[in-house]
Amino acid sequence: MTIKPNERGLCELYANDPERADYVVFGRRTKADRRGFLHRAGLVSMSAIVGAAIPFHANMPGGLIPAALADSLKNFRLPGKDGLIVLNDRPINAETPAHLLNDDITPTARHFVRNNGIPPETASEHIGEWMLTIDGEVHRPLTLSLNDLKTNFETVELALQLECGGNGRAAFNPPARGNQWTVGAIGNAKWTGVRYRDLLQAAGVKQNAIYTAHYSMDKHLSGDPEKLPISRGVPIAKAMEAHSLIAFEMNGEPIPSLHGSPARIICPGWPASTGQKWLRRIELRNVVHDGAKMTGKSYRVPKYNVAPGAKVPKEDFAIIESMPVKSLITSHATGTNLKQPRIHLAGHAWAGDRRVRSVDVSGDFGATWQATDLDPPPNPYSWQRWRMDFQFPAVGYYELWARATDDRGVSQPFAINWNPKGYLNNSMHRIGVTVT
Ligand SMILES: Nc1nc2c(c(=O)[nH]1)N[C@H]1C(S)=C(S)[C@@H](COP(=O)(O)O)O[C@H]1N2
Ligand SMILES: [Mo]
Repeated sequence: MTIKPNERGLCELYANDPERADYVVFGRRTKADRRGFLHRAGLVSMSAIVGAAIPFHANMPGGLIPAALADSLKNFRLPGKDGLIVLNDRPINAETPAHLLNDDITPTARHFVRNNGIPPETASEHIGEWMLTIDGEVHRPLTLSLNDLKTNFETVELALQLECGGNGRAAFNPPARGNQWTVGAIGNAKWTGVRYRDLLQAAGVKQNAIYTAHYSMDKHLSGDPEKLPISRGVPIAKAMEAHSLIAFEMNGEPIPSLHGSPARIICPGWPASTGQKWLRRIELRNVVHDGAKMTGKSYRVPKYNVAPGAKVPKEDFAIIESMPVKSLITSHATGTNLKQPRIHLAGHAWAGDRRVRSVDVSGDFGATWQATDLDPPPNPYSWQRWRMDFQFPAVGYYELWARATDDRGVSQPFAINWNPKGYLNNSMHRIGVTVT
C-alpha cells in the first residue's frame, strides 16, 4: 500500500493513530501479521520525518514506532529549520517556540512554516522559466519574469511581521479544528521585493476593480488538479498599501522553497494567508474574491462576540483584515531557573496595520503592571522590541505576563475571544520562571 494523496500526515497519524501510521509506513497485509517491512514510499516518508536516511531500515520490524516518532512530535525535524515544533508534516506546518524568536529579524531557520497543500518543485533550474501574470480588471495585462521584477521596478527591503490567522488556536475551548498553533506562528523576517502597488499601477487598475485574487503553483492535498489548496486576495486598497510586497528575497537570500520561491506576496499585518507563496498569477476582480479559503468560515470570524461553543450562521461571518495587537516575551523560556533577582526581560510587540503604543509587564498575576521601554519599528509593519529590567521581590515561582496596547488604546485581553475556527487569539503571553 502506498500513502494515499489525501492521507493525513505521518506526524498526526503517529500521534493520534499509531496503528494506522504503522500500516501506512510498513504496509503490512493484516493486523495479525505484525512483521511487515518498510516499503519504499513508507521509507521515504519516514526518513523525511526523522530527518535522515535510515541505514538499517531493512531490520525495522513492522509495529515498531521509531523512538523519534513515538516520543512526541517535538522530535520531528524539518531540514533547514532550527528548533521548530512540527505540528503536521502533510501539509508541513511548524511553529517556533517563543524564546527562539528573540532576534529583531527572525532568521529563516526560525521562521514558522504553514502550507495548505503540496509545494511545487521550484528547483533553481526552473526559476528562469517562472513568469508572473497580472490580469483581470486591468488596462494592460502583464507577464513578468523574475528579472523583469528586479530590473523594471524599484526594489525595497522591509522587516515585516507575518502571522498566521490561526496563531494561538491551541488555547481555544471548546477546541477549534486545524493546526494547534500555540504562540509561534509569527515571524518578522527581512523581505526584499517590489511594491505590490507598483505592479498594479504598471498594469493599470480599472475603475471597477475591488479585490485581488492570488494564484500559486502548489497542489491540492487530494492531488485533484481542478482544486486549489488556497487562493486568497485582498481589497485593492490593501494591495496598494506601500508596504505590501511581491517579495523575491527573504533575509537577503532567494526565498527558500518552503517559503514560496521564487516569489510570494506579503500583505503585512493581515492574516499571513493573504501572502500567497509560489505566486504565479494576480487577477483583479470586480467582486470580492471567492477562491479556496476565501469563502465559508475560512479566515473569517463572527461580526459580533459569541459565547464559547456557539453556532454562528455563515452569513454572520466577516473576512479577517488587520490582525490584533499582540506581544511575546522572548528573552526567557518558561521553566527557566533564575539565579539572581534582577533580570533583563525583552520581547516584541506588533499590532496588524497599527503601531504599538506601549507594552506593560506584570509579575504578580496582573495585580500591578510596569511599563517597558518600547522601540519604534525600523519601518511600519515591523514588530517592535520592548525591554525592561525586572526585579523579583523574593525567591519563588513567578509568572511574567506581557500586555501590549496599540495606538488606539486597545490592549491584549486576559481571556481569548472565542470564535468557531480559532482565529485571532491575542490573549497575553505568559511565562513561568523560578528564582532561587
Ligand atoms: N501558495 C500558498 N501560499 C500560502 C500558503 C499556502 O498553503 N500556499 N499558506 C498561507 C498561510 S495560511 C500562511 S500562515 C503563510 C505562511 O507563510 P510561511 O510558511 O512563509 O511562514 O503562507 C500563506 N501563503
Ligand atoms: Mo495561515
